[in-house]
Amino acid sequence: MDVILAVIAFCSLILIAEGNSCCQDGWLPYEDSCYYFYDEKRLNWNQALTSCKNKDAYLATIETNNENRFLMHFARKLFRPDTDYRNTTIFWLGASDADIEGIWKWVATDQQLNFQDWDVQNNQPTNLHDNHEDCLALSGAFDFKWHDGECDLDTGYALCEKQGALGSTGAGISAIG
Ligand SMILES: [Ca+2]
Ligand SMILES: [Ca+2]
Repeated sequence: MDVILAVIAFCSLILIAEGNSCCQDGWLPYEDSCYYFYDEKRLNWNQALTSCKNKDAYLATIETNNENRFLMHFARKLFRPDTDYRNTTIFWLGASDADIEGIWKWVATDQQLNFQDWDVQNNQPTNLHDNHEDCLALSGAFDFKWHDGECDLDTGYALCEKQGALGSTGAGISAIG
């Protein structure tokens, strides 16, 4: 009981100090969410979906410019530029246009994308590979900009997201109030 109270107090202090969520070890806090760059195993998109579910999370959704910048920044930080490793690395995100070509939806919410940041300089999304590029990814070869990728290739890592422990409802503030 004391430990739980201490954790709540600690998280609340963080919330007040930084406005961030309280996240488990290894998860990065940003606004209301916690993120995990699961870069241990390359997966196809469906496997990435499952691996996030197994962490009680979902394949990340990017809904604002700030969230986009935050996640790109960390992807760039994790992988040094101009290395083969980075150039072959992508992080899967939780959007697909597999149902209707060109209509991209976040699978976590079944909502169409309200914010998009495709790598338009490279004509993304291209829907190459016999019109089978139906899954959204941050592409390391292109500075982790938005590319559509072939869902079945196990080339990507999962970028998972979940709500912070205290969520966005102000529960953290009232918990100490
Ligand atoms: Ca999100
Ligand atoms: Ca497509």
